[in-house]
Amino acid sequence: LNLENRLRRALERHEFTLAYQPQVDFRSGRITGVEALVRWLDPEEGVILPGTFIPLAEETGLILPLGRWVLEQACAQTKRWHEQGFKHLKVAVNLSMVQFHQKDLLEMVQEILQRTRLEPRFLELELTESAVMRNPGTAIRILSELRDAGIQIALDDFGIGHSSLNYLKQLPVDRVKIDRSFIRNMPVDSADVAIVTAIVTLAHHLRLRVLAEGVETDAQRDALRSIGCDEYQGYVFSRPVDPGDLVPLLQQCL
Ligand code: G
Ligand code: G
Ligand code: MN
Ligand code: NA
Repeated sequence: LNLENRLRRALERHEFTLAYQPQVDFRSGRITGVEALVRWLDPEEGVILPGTFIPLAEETGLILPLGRWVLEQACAQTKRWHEQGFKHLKVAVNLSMVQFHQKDLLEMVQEILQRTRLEPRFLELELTESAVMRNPGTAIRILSELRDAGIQIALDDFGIGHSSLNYLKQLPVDRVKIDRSFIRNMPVDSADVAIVTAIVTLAHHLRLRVLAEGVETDAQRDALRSIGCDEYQGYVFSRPVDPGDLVPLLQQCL
């Protein structure tokens, strides 16, 4: 069986699962949200990471049913966390460019929110900077509709795409996620410190919040805190975890 057919079969057999990585607020030290990250549990190969199947899922269109499943799972799980008392937890879900341009995106998202009874303000959709910038005019229209529905928007992998700062000003987004390539060599690499400082300053002037991705060390975390970054995500706090393993973290940090 080739990879495409295995992927198709995996969808039918529900061989996917979501891991959740905490997002931590610098000021309060609390977990404010989680990013949902899909994993394929292949009976033979074990855990397969998205890097190896998302591109194929996009090419074949399988990303549409898979993406819908991811969104529904993430919203349903977050509603359960709310019911367990973690009432302010947000969930961030990655959208591929193919999903972003699907005609009934808004209707699909709203239907899932209604079915899972999750309030729209607790859902954040992550789009990569490069996906959005490919067609900024269309992106602005689609993002506006989503935001008018109360859904939050994050620009993922920020800093590595070609974003015109002029468009950043116009884009209806709530936050930017600084790509981990800028964090990796902080605080030793002073050019990276300068870039991250500039992104934070710019974003704050545009009234956007800033999250740093891929934070692995205390030194990186300290530098980001002193720069004024709002939130972070990374191994220094927690890897992406199974939903059950999130609860003890929430009990400590919410
Ligand atoms: O841990 P990690 O290997 O999960 O994630 C690798 C990449 O896969 C990330 O860039 C992330 O944006 C992407 N990804 C993870 N989950 C999803 C998903 O549900 N949908 C889409 N489109 N991309 C995802
Ligand atoms: O959507 P995005 O590309 O941002 O997906 C996040 C990816 O980053 C996932 O593959 C996740 O497993 C990974 N990741 C999360 N925290 C860290 C970290 O601290 N270091 C590194 N190298 N990768 C991380
Ligand atoms: Mn992401
Ligand atoms: Na990212």
